[in-house]
Amino acid sequence: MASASDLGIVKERLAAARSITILTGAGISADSGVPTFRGTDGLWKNFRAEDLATPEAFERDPRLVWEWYSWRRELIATKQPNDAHKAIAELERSCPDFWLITQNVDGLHREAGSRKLSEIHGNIWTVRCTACGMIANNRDVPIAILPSCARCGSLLRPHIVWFGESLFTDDLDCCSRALTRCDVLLVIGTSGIVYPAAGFTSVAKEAGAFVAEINLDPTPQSVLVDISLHGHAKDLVPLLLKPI
Ligand code: BV8
Ligand code: ZN
Repeated sequence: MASASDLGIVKERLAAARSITILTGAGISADSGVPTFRGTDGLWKNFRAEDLATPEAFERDPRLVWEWYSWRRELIATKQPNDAHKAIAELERSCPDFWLITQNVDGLHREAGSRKLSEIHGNIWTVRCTACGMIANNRDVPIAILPSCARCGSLLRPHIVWFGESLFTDDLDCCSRALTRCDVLLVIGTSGIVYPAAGFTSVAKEAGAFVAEINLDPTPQSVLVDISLHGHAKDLVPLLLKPI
């Protein structure tokens, strides 16, 4: 459990910060009941994200990949943002120089009210045409397996960044700005394994930021950060962000 003194130090740093950036991963949604990728609750334990969230898997078996995403849509559609998501949306309103970077595709930050955010791995509620590139919001639950483009009739894919695919340039530019200007970076609920997000702590540290990690367990990032707070994001994040 996080010590009162460590919590106090992070709170002081946040109170003194002019610019704050937050990076989140699947752990922040775990408290809403959305399984994580690599946790013991075996996110999609039947499948490994690395095996299905790839362009090759979609090329080989688009039906299986769409069945997986449709199943995730059905699960995520029943979940709500938790107190950690809400506290972050609240901070955005009170801190003028704020940015949120999330690796999550579940859309729960947006649902909690966050607007100044980069969903760097995309969003499960957005689809993209494999032929004409049309991008559209699509809340179908379940979604038709092998959905087709309203504009040209071709196969749609999830507008999600798969393994082996580059992140969107705008997002990377946004992240670089947010990471190099912030006084404090909070890294919440990520195993720190997936790049380039796993490199973001170093980017912020090199630019002089104070970095605190909030996680149930130590991660590969723990050696890089200034303070690691161990506990549930839904408990620790509201404590830390209570009106700064
Ligand atoms: C790319 C969409 C250029 C799919 C996802 C070096 C540089 C660049 C790339 C690479 C590199 N090395 C390797 C690569 C390739 C690859 C990669 O990083 N592989 C890993 C496995 C080593 N990266 C890429 O392919 C990226 N593309 O860089 O393009 C390029 C291209 C080709 C070759 C080279 C370079 C694209 C990565 C994006 C992949 N897409 N998602 C989908 O979701 O359907 S990633 C997937 O993992 C999810 O988005 C997820 O968010 C993300 C990271 O996982 P976490 O969020 O951290 O979740 P996890 O379960 O792992 O951990 C949860 C944590 O929460 C745990 O620590 C747990 O303790 C904690 N926790 C649990 N409960 C709680 C909690 N904490 C607090 N409270 C709780 N209650
Ligand atoms: Zn199309």
